[in-house]
Amino acid sequence: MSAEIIDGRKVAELIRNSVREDVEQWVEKGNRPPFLQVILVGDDPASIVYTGTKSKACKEVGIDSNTMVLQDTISAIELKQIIQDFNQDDSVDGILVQTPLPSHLSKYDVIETIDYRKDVDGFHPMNVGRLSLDQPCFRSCTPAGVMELFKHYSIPVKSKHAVVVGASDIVGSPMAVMLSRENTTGKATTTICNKYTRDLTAHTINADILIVAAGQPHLIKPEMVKEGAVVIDVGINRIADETTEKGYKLVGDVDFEGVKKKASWITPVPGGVGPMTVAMLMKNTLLAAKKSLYPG
Ligand code: BQF
Repeated sequence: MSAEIIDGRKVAELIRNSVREDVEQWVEKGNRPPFLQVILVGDDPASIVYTGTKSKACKEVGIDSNTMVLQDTISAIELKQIIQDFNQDDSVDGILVQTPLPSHLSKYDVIETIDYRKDVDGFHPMNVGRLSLDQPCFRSCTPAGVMELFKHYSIPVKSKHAVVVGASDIVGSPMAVMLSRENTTGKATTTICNKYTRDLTAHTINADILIVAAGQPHLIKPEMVKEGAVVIDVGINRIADETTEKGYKLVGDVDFEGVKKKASWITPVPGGVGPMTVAMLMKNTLLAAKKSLYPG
């Protein structure tokens, strides 16, 4: 078998087009365009790239945005005051603090400061809690993007055995919740593996749907994958590569060339899940502007 390639770039473009049309309608009705406030602390090169990608996507769909760049020496008190000011500001619909944060700042502390009604990343405990109850909420963009890929390609989830490798706050954990709990799109039997899992292959080999978000290049080899499995690679690892202009290339957590011979569907890196993350952020920002989830 050779897997069908899941084209995240294409599906993300479809989503952005649909958001653009919805934003147009929203503005035609007399509303101001949605506004996303991005906060970037420090000068992590990957974070600079990601915030640039998000700002470009906003422009494309008609969402206004601004990136506030703060020095990595900023205190927790100062950062939280800035967030509280954006919470109070009615012209700000969505607030996003780019991660990772410098080590002297607690991400939990910072994220809890964001008004959950503006938490377009879906990281606030209110949104995480509501997700786990299958209640309307802002959903973490990366796992929400994966669910959207299943929907687009009509890949069945219900009653399948899904195995999630990686248990991070942002990807693995909410991914497992969506797969297992979401009423219309989920209802898989779900296993979460973490770095303490004893025999990873014993789990992955049983997966009908294998989601990998471990941050380890080439962790998943063909012999770990069941014939016909759906393989979703969330990993984004920078590997030194002198032959490229930037001096590096992006690889996932899956041995793509090997695993695609066994899988029925597979996502590439780049161009798989990554673009979906950004597209779902656009969707969430529109929801925030329309106050669709939290009308009060
Ligand atoms: C692609 C992210 C780890 C830590 C913090 C397109 C993105 C990535 C890849 C992107 C990510 C990953 C983002 C591709 C945002 C996804 O073509 O494959 C887009 O911009 N992402 C982030 O903001 O913070 C991260 C990964």
